[in-house]
Amino acid sequence: MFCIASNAYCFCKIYVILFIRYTLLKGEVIDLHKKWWKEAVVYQIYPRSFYDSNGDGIGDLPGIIEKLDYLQELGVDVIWLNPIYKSPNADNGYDISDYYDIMDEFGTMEDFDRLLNEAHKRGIKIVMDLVVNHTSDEHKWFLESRKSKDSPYRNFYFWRPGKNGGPPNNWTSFFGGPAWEYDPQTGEYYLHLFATKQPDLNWDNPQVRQEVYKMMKWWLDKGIDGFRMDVINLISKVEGLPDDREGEKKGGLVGFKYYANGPRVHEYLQEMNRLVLSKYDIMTVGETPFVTPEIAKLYVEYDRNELNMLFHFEHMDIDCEGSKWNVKPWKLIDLKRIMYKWYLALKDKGWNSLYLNNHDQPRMVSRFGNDNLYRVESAKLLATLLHTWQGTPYIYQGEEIGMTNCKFESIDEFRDIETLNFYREMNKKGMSDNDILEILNKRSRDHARTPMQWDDSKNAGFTKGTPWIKVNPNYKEINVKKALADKNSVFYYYKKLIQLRKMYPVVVYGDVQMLYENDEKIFSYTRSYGSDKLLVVMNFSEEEVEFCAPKEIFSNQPELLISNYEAEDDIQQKIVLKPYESRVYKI
Ligand code: TEU
Ligand code: CA
Repeated sequence: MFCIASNAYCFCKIYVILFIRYTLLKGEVIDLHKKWWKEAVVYQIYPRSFYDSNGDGIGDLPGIIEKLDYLQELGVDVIWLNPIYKSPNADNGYDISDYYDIMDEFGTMEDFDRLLNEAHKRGIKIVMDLVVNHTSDEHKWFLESRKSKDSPYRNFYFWRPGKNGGPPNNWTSFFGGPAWEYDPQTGEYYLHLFATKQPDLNWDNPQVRQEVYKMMKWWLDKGIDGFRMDVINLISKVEGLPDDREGEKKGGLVGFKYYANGPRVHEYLQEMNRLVLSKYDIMTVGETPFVTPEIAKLYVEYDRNELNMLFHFEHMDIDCEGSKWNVKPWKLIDLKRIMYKWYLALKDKGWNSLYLNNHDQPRMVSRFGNDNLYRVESAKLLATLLHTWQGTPYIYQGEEIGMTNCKFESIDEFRDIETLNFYREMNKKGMSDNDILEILNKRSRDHARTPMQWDDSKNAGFTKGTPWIKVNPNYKEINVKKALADKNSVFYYYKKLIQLRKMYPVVVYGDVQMLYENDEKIFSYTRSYGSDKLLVVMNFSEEEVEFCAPKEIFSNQPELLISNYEAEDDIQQKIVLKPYESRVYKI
């Protein structure tokens, strides 16, 4: 028996070697790191704003089911759902009171099972948000833990006595104010890096970790296909929770150096991987503020057995200084430099995720493109970058029809807790409503959260009732119905880009070589995979610019794969690119 097995083993080995030889001879590449989640395109759904099926003004799970055919038409492989668990909604679901139940407004567990099943039937996977840096203060663990100092759940969170008549340390919260809340019941403070209704879980307590792993397995056993892990690099805090004196002097967020990429985070993620993730064929993406490529490697390198990809924030910081509210013009050079740096750092060792907006960020066409004269062109150009750079693209709902930032007319049109806290803080400091409104009209998270624009009927076809948040007034011009009826729409451009990823492995796996690195208007690169090669050329400006193609490219009869203007197939050495023009050639 042993003999047969070992013979078979030898035979296999020889066969594999021959196969590798053969394919190398043919000029193809064998990539041992081929993965479905590298080839996939992810579509992010913010359920509250996607589609309302029952007229209460709030998007819901049956609403998503109704729109699955639309997503199938687009061609996406994976849906990432923002949190749908039971929640009092202090932070739209990022404050979870029961990990095993569905938010009342979104439907029932039966609705979820149906959604999962209907998505899978269409070949679409579902990735869930995993929010385990904190829970809601209405979660039963927290309710128990706040009851008394010797509650068995006390140590699930960070409870500390005050210091000098104030909080235990000087850390501040992401949403403004101190990161501590005093609780009169036991006379101690609890830590919350986000809202007061989002107490931080204590991951140093093994019981907390076991509870999280148990819950993750419960969802994975249901058949979900992965997790997007909310601020997962903040879960390990430095022992003693020291004051951050330097941070205090600098201003801005105080304390993060004591919990961002903290001392035990890799130990915990490796444990999670060993006990949970490694047992399933799933994808994971960690949301990680404060990471550089060097830090990122520790999370995503293949041999580390932690996560598949991260969402870093470096390119989200190119248009602000000090804080997200302090906006400055951005430079293409910075975007190129950051993207190339991340590509080179993770090349062959890990994998990048690609995003230009999400539920926390302004709309990409308003931020990095031109949402006025060149809305369609620039939306397509940004889509080109997103789908032809190396990494897994994440499309945020509405991006595929070129949805823009919204014009908010007054403070009471906003809903987001971060926005409203910022308003209160600035108002207290004496800033005028108009000045605050101007900042919010650039930066508020609510730009991403206005309802999906389905058609030109009332409320953009999102709801038959009163929407929970304002609909962007431009819905008559920008909506799905119109996009589907126009073969030159942003929607069909996305569809084609997604198809190109499926048709040509070079789009997914090809190495990147930057061209014109220091050009301030042109973003251009080649991708190579075995003997396959692509040339991507994008004009990020409103002017016409000249582009000189490298000789080996124009003399090799390139084929135009996609372009956002009418362009000829054959490329001359010199071409003039129109405003926001983008072209992808196969060589
Ligand atoms: O965001 C984490 C995060 O870093 C945000 O504070 C981000 O900096 C901010 O939204 C930018 O304005 C995640 C979720 O994506 C966000 O929606 C949640 O509010 C937050 O965690 C707390 O769970
Ligand atoms: Ca509803």
